[in-house]
Amino acid sequence: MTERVHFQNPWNFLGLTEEIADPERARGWLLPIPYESTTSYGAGTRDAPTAILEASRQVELYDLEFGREPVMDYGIHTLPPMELVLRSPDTMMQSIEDVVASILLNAQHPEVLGILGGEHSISAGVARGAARALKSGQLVAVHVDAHADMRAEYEGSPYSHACAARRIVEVCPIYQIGIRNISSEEVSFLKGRQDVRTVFSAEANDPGGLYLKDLAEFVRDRNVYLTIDVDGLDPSIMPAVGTPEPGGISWERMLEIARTVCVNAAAVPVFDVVELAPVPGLRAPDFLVAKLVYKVFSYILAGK
Ligand SMILES: [Mn+2]
Repeated sequence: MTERVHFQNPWNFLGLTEEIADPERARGWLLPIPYESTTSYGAGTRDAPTAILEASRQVELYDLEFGREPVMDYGIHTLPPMELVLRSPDTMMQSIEDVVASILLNAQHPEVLGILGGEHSISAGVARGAARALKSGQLVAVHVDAHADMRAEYEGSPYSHACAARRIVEVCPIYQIGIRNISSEEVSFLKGRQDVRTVFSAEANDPGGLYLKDLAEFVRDRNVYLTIDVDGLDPSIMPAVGTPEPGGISWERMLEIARTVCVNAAAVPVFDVVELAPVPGLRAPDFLVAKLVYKVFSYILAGK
């Protein structure tokens, strides 16, 4: 398809030609947010967007599931990385909220805004920006993670990565999948709540995937914000995370979840993939995330 003989591909997601990556034509945009500030264990999420973009240039555009090169139908434009505001987490979250809302509200806006983290705390800003742009009544969130992330605050900050889902549920109902690390404070918080559904890891991995029907109902006719913390995946396929937890979601199940969300939702105007902490020399996790991001765009935009 693309001429790859003498010249390097352009430095964008998937190494797309200018025509396919043209912002006026591309139905998907991708925003890198290399923000890392509150990581509590292993560090490195600030390097994730670069590693994902680098790996994406090796992802084959042809997708067996679609039987074609789906991105050629819809196009993806890679935005420059968002400028970081390191004064305080509050100002960074406000800044992310403003950027996400302004992209989604602009006259020329993408159908889907994908975001590459960075740590999971960015999702507080993303959720608020999406809610502001989309008039929140119709907005729901689907959250893949090993951690419930429902703490009111952690180490003195309401914008810690350990509070990401708590900040989201302040904005819209949330459906969590893959959870296998939760504190007693979070268990008490979740008791009896109507606006949170938590599918723990054992159920998430159940071969029948019975909850996928329930997930389809949860997203049906809604605008969905999909947030994927990659530590929700099994650490044997995703070791490059700061806070790994044994157990977790397989690659195939991850795709089933993404497919279920994207096929049944009215729209998925925004998604983020967070918490990759690249390990130098270990390419498989970076490549997995690059391929996952491509899959999510295709499930939303290539109409399958
Ligand atoms: Mn997590």
